[in-house]
Amino acid sequence: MEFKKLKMLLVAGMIAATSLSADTWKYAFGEGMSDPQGIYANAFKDFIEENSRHKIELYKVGSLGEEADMMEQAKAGLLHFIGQSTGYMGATIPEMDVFTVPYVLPTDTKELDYFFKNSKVVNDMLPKIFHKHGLELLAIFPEGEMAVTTMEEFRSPDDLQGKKMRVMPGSPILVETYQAFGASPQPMTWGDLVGALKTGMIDGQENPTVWIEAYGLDDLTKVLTYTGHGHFNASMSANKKFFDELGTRDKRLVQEAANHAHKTILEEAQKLDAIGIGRIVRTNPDYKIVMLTQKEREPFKQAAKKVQQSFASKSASNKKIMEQIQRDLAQAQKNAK
Ligand code: 6CS
Repeated sequence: MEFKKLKMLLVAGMIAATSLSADTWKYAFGEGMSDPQGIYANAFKDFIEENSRHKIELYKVGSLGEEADMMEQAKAGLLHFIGQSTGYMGATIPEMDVFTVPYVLPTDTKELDYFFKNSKVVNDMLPKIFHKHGLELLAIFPEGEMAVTTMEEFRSPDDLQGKKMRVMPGSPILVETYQAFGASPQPMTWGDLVGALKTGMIDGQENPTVWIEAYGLDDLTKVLTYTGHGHFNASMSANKKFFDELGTRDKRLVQEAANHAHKTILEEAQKLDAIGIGRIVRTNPDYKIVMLTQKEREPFKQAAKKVQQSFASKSASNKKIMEQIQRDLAQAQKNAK
């Protein structure tokens, strides 16, 4: 056999060996196995394992530390994949705070579905920004409308005056939001939240309904209020160096698995709020549920304008993201069915 042909065969063999090798990839995420991030992670794992010889090891929140630790591990390449709530990411990737700016995202799940599938911010701009942080963004998805749980009923920013409200740590915009709403924001990790509610260290918190029910936050507060100010979202990324070094076949496999998991969770996301509220009403009938009227929302929306401007003024990149998300959301409002 000629030397050139032999060399080509050897190279082809090496490529095949790389793409057919059975690797084990580590994937940590910020929730439990049956929570939205767990549903996404399991759908991703199943797809990879059914379509290749690779294995995915899943680590739920707490098993490898808190959210901040997981992010460090993913950036350092100790983790291959990371699932994380966008509300924890603003300090590391400031542009991600666009998802926490109040009264930007709609509450309509069909619009959100269209937005997450078609948004230029999500599918084009943020992946490039993630590259600068050593990450390959693979998905962003919603987990439900933000609901505020408190000890006392509130109908206006005046009622929230001085109330100690827990927010996820790492997001300057969440702090600014609750300041604008009249409250005293208290950034703390998920691990500290339940204890803080039990001991009265805080007067309330925000989370999606399905999570409030699953972790008994309704039993630790008296009222749940829908203000319409936000939506809870999560992201999934790979370590960029690991992703870049994958062969063409494995890159495609990872992208297809991410698309499959995204489709799975977007279908699920349409039902999450109804599931959460249905369970709360059944299991905790005395719990007060308040839906602020459009008129009651107005002062919150006015207060939110300052936060929207603050986000856009933090950098040229934030400004571009804010302008594009408005265009993406206008498209979603027009086209979502
Ligand atoms: O409030 C939190 O910190 C948590 N909430 C949800 C819905 N997912 C994970 C996050 O840690």
